[in-house]
Amino acid sequence: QSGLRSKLLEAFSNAEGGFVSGQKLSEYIGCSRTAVWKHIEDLRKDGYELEAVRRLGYRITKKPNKISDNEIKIGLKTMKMGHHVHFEETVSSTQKIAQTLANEGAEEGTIVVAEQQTNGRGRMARQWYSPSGTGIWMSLIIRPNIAVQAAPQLTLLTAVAIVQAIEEITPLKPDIKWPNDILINGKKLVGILTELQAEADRVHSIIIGTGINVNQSISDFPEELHHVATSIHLETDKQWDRAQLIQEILLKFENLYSLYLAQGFRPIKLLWEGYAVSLQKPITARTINGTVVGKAIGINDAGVLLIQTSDGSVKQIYSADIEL
Ligand code: BT5
Repeated sequence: QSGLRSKLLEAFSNAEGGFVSGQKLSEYIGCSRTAVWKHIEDLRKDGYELEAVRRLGYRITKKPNKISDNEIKIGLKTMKMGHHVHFEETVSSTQKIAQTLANEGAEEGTIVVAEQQTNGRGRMARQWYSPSGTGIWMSLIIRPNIAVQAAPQLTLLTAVAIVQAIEEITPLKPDIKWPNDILINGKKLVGILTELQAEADRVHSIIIGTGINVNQSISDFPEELHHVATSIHLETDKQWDRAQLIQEILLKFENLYSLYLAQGFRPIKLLWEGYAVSLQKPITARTINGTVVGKAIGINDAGVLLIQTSDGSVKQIYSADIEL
């Protein structure tokens, strides 16, 4: 059943918004015209809007504002990323599911996506607010053959991939704030959480969690986030197709990731610096070992933030909250 549904959606996707005749559809999915009609009715029940015109056939005029396995896979241009999709309506955290799948041997490129998280996580046990049907709550499993210390580089790489994807699809020009925030006009649009499983000093799997605010209105955010958070919708006044964004993020990620595996962090670092807002400015970094105040002078080849303090010395910051 779900195989036929994918074929049907694929036929419409190939037509790129144009009409597809009932005859073509029945040939493409290999069933009778009556069966096609039944599947079309099922699509309507699921929130698709279709136009039917005599002699021309059918075309999709509106997709439901939902993401699903099919929506992510059809039209996906990657070689590997996102080829296995674990989709659920509601989960506690996509990170938790991804961890279990990774332990069970899930392939590199597997993603876990949910419409809603009841216990979305930020860093240091903070909460990530993930209301239903509005954002992208996704965890990606990768298995690079790298040392444990190199893992934070993947957070920076992911930030670049997401910014590139947002720039490709929307008119926005987001900034990156070290290490894991993507901002628009100083407000948080995206958070990234990278967690890893390692054996000895080699990485076994890395789970990259991304929370992207896409279609939220201001009332979808709790009061305390009104001044710190934003969504693509709030910045553009439009609703955006989340599945299309996921596809573009996976594609950008895949390209950067193969560059990274072939040439190391250097080329990624250069791209990252082009988007960074926190560099050459006075900043305050709150770490678990205390607060460092100074000027952010860059990141080193490991992805570690370098802060020059007033006495001229340079401190390496591995993990912190940054205030600009
Ligand atoms: C992060 O943590 O920014 C990482 C967020 C990662 C979320 C994804 S969603 C998919 C995957 N599954 C999970 O369970 N997690 C990952 P951090 O830098 O610690 O920032 C957390 C802080 O951001 C919170 O304390 C709030 O102040 C703020 N915040 C919470 N929800 C937000 C939202 N939806 N948009 C913007 N800011 C938010």
